Amino acid sequence: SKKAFIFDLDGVIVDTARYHFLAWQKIAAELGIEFTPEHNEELKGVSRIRSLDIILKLGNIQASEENKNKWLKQKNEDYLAYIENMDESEILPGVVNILEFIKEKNQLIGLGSASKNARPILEKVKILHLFDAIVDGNDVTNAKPDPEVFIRAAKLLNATNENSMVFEDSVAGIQAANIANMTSIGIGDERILHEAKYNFKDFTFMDTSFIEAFID
Ligand code: B16
Ligand code: MG
Repeated sequence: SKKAFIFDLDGVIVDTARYHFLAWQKIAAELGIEFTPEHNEELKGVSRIRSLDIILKLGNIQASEENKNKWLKQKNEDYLAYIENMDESEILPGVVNILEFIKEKNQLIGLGSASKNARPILEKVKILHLFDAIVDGNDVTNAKPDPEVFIRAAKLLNATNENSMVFEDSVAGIQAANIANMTSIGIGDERILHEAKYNFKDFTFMDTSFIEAFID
């Protein structure tokens, strides 16, 4: 049977992780909270609302629902401004090559993202058509490390969890894939993503033979 290759979006397919960071950093600065790239690792793969809670906790801030909603709205507006002019040049190195190889081999491609902005981003970078199934932040109730997003993607692709491989740049996402018994692939810093079954700095370090070995 066919294998499912499920990709995270932010930080795996496109470098939007830095836009999320910039948008959050602006809010943190307004609240007088120090928010570093190290802190940001905890936000990767985490839903918008959970991300805000983590930042507020960092600053020991108790906020009203009203204020929280205001900051969530502001964060997304800033983020949308950053991604507005994105195009295919912002696809991370080696990604298209791997996607096309999977297609050539007649296997399945899924998206498993926490982002509610996933579809418009895939459209902007012109690879939406390569995906056989998309599960994003609009479809799931439980955020990574809960495996819901990947389990739903595998189901839509008619693949078992064991026949699914997940590409992730976040600790929470690797944990989610592991919990679901999928083959977890860390994309990024292997000191951070050490819980992954395999690690690659980016897709240019992954030979197509690695994908082929999972298919056979
Ligand atoms: P949005 P991924 C995640 O996307 C990001 O890593 C995370 O930083 C962000 O907070 C989350 O999406 C929600 O995104 O605010 O656009 O709904 O990495 O799971 O593709
Ligand atoms: Mg990510």
